[in-house]
Amino acid sequence: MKISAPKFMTDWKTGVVTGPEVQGVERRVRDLDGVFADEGAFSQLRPDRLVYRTACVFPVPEGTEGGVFWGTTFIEPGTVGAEYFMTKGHFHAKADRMESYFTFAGTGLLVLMDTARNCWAEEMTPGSTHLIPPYTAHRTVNTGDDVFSFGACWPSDAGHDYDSIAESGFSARAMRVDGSPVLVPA
Ligand code: S6P
Ligand code: ZN
Repeated sequence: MKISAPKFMTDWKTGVVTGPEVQGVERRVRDLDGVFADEGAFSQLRPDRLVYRTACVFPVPEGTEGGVFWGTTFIEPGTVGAEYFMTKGHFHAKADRMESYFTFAGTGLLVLMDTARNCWAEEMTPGSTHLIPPYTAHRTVNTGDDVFSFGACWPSDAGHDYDSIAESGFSARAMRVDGSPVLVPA
């Protein structure tokens, strides 16, 4: 029987994923209008400044029941006013679908919000492993001075609901207060 080399590799120190058909998105300042609280500070940032990017493996078509997706998110260090660089955040379109996150490098927060808009956060440090419950919006925040990277594994039929967050946001924001991260009511 044949033993083959692995198709994909994940560098456990950096989160870099290599292999055929690794694909991702880039989110620059110009893509994140309305996400951060301080509009004045936001307008001072270069529109093409990178905030975060992903490198993912999609072995089955999006929407397939029973499959899984795998990928790394890299969030640059930075703030908009006192608010740390972060992802847009989303519920899953099939809102009962869970997801797991695991940190490779840097430090951050996983901000979670249930459908009653209760918000809480977990610290993310290398090796930290997080199981995002069903019906829970999730957003990640880089609270450090270096690139923050974490892996994700999620069901291929989960999908993304960005509209609910675009409309109502999260009920708390991760802000730098006296040099440390604090979750402040929005
Ligand atoms: C997908 C998973 C991640 C995020 C990525 C970017 O379910 O949670 O790959 O897509 O961290 O965040 P967002 O909120 O812009 O999709
Ligand atoms: Zn997700």
